[in-house]
Amino acid sequence: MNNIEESLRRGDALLIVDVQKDFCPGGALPIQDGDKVVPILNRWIAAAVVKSLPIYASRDWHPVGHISFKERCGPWPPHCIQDSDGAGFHANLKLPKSVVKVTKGTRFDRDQNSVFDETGLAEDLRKKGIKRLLVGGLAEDVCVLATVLDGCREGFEVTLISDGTRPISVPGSEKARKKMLQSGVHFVTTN
Ligand code: VGL
Ligand code: ZN
Repeated sequence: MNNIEESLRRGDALLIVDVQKDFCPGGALPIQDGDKVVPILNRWIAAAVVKSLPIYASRDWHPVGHISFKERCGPWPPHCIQDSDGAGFHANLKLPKSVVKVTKGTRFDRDQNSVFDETGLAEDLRKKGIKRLLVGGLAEDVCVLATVLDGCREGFEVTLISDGTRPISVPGSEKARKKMLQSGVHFVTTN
């Protein structure tokens, strides 16, 4: 067993947040080194597969002209438009056939940063006996942060894969880590 496998146990699930082309260099809302999370998260995915642990992958999935876009006075350039190439998962992310996809950001009236926000995810995790979530992906200071905090509120133990995430901004990352620490989030680094 390698180190990652040793750290995983029954009752764990892996949650990969929004590792989509639009959030990587060359995409519509590129995050610096966003693509660097891919080889790291692939190692966690492989370990979760070996241990038969559930793997969830979320995707930001906006309708054309979404309320979060600049054209509607939102904060973001258009990104992750449903069925567009940019909304696809990063081409090198090795998601297994068994992955559970969670789609969010489809609401017309408001944005959904957290993967828990009206998706029913917490119910599915509980049904499968999940106690702990290992979370990585994009962006650390937006959707990863919102998801991790909601995961804690829902009563799960949450561990952030600290080198398997990247922020939109450095100050955003510092604030996010502080909030996570205050909420009891654990941190693990892939070696
Ligand atoms: C995200 C900005 C806008 C994210 C989604 O996945 O972190 N960030 N939409
Ligand atoms: Zn979005």
